[in-house]
Amino acid sequence: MPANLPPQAKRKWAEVSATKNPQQKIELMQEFLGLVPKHKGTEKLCGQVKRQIAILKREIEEKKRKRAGKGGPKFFIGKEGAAQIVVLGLTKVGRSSLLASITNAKVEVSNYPYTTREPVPGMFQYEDLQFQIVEAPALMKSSAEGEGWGLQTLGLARNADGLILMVDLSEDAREQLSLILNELEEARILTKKPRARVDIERKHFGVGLRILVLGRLIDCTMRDVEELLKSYRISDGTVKISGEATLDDVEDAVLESTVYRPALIVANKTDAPKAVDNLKELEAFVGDQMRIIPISCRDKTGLEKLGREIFESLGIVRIYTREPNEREPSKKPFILKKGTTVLELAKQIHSDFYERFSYAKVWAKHHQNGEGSNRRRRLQYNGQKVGPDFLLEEGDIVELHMKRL
Ligand SMILES: Nc1nc2c(ncn2[C@@H]2O[C@H](COP(=O)(O)OP(=O)(O)OP(=O)(O)O)[C@@H](O)[C@H]2O)c(=O)[nH]1
Ligand SMILES: [Mg+2]
Repeated sequence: MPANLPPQAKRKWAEVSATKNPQQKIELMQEFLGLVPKHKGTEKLCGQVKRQIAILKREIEEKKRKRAGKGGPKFFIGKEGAAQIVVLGLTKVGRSSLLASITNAKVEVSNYPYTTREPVPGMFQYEDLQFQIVEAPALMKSSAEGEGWGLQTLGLARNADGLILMVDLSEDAREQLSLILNELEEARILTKKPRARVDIERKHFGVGLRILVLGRLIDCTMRDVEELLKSYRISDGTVKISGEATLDDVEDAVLESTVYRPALIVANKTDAPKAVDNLKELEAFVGDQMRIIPISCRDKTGLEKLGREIFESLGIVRIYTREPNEREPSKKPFILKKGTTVLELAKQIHSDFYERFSYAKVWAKHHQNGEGSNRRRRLQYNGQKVGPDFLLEEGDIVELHMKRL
């Protein structure tokens, strides 16, 4: 439902976006809320802004405590490793047991409910990379309204790169999953890939606005998008629209309200008496919407699949670089989004590489020999020269060559 915000509210949001100071942001958000008319179309937006205010307040408190040298509960967990994965679930589903099984984290496993009261991170090794797995305090009904640790847990989920939705197969898993998905939806965190994606990259004043439509605008014209952005005073930067986008999707992106986080379902306690039936029911409910990985932390089964599943859910690739004239590629891969080009890799390494890019040579991990297949080969041979727009794939080894000065 469209928000139909009045111009003053839009202008206020432009101020919200422009400030980095948390205290100021809170005040501007409160002023923004005062300018938003209250009706069905703005309900969720207001809820989301209120949650953001509450989170910012906690953040400020935490900083104050730190400055005063006091401990106290941690609200946020700084990212480490290739990706941060937050584990969500109702109490006693075995989140701590999972961390104890696959990471180095010190966690408390207990048969009492609500044992974990603040987020606990641990590192999980998968082949040559590490994922940071974070146990979030339990979700419960009305978490999105701030019940229990709801604010914190959903804040962690919003900030994560990916989610593990954990359910307990000794009980009705379908009911647990519905509750989790409900709270996520209330907090405007999508786990289903949206049909459209709008990325707004703001730039400094004067560079102008560039709108790239890689997909299609469904209910509006380019002109409408420009008008909308103008009404929010976005006049400098790049706006990238992929998939099938509506004007509402663009507005959602401006208001930073809805986010998409890839998610996996981990169904724990396959050893429990009713696990088989509960898993069947869960599978019927989920269909092919999400991957389900059945495990038992008690028996240590199913865990060996987790690394690959997490890796695949994130839509990332590992790229290894090699210095020209060296034999071995880098041990540590660059972690990039699927669909990244050679030039984007160069940009990540160093602005110099980007500005002076000449060509690259690429070796594929799995060299496809085209025999018997009609598929056009991505590379004719290994070590082939490619241009800046060449699309990289998982496991590629890349040698970047720069223009001489
Ligand atoms: N049968 C069985 N029990 C398990 C399994 N995994 C964990 N448990 C038990 O489930 C209970 C809760 O486990 P925790 O890992 O503490 O659960 P949690 O999700 O971290 O719960 P809170 O932090 O308290 O919200 C403990 O008694 C565990 O021993 C499993 O695979 N099978
Ligand atoms: Mg726990």
